[in-house]
Amino acid sequence: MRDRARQIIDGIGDSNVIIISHWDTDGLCSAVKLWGYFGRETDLYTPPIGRYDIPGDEMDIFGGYDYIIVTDIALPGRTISRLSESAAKHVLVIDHHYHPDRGDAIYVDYKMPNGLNFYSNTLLIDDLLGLEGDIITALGLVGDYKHEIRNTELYGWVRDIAYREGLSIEDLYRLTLLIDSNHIVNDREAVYRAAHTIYEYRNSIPKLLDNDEWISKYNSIEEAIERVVGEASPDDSIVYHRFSSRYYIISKVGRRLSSIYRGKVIILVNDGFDDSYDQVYIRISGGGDVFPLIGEGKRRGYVCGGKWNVAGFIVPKRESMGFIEYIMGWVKANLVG
Ligand SMILES: [Mn+2]
Repeated sequence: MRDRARQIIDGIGDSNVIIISHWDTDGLCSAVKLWGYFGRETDLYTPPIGRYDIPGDEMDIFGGYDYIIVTDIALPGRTISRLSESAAKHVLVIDHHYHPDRGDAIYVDYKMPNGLNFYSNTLLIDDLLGLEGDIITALGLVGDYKHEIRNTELYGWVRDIAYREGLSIEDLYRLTLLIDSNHIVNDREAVYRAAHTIYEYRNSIPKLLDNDEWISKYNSIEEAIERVVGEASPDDSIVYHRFSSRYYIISKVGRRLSSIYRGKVIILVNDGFDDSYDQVYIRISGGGDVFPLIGEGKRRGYVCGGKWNVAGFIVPKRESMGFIEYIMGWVKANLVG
């Protein structure tokens, strides 16, 4: 599949292409890498922020393209198959995430020779296209790993790449926060603009640290997070807080509350992000795991996911109170007793 995918990409020429990417730094840098390889910018699409699928009423966007490249986002298999019906030629999936259900398309293998997933999507693209890692690769990597990059064997490499540009790892880290502020304020147009801006500045990346538009968004996001964190108050074992924000900050608020109230279960609801659904979030730091809650969320048909200690759910507004009651009951029965 790898050689076939490479062949297809090399045959694209000036065909009509749209890239569907994740809205975060790694996703946008992946689009920028592809544009660099093509030597031109193509159309770009990202799903509504916070949703890992394409809404039905946006499917008609994809008619008329020869090639659709899905990158850094694990869209459901049925959505991929619908895209294949739209594309005149091929749908390529170049994504370093796990795909539990595959659609009808060409999927590029996302594992490194050591069996692990590529750490970032930008690394996967370099590997596929035979590109040398550069500052865009490193940005994608730091975007996905943040400070945890220090615990990977790529840390020295990232530091060297940054250094060559006159940047520190902290600078790179800050730049990923600035880029990510575009999706956190829930503005898809700004996300598209950001990708084109990164492409335009690909040979002078340090200048992006002075992007006033991104800086002011970042500052207003930080204020919003601090405000919500300050409003939350704990009981003996649980911090439950319901807030209303247009920003996609629920996981950052959760992480910060978890470091302030160590050992307590953090449960958050943001009812201000979307008109039709609430964001629901749980984070634990003691024993046990939240997998049964993710299972219950899936059983109810919610978009949800997470890891052993953290889970996020997108819950239709009229079901949200009931689901939160379920979570509370489950936490009391299984975690805090
Ligand atoms: Mn990624």
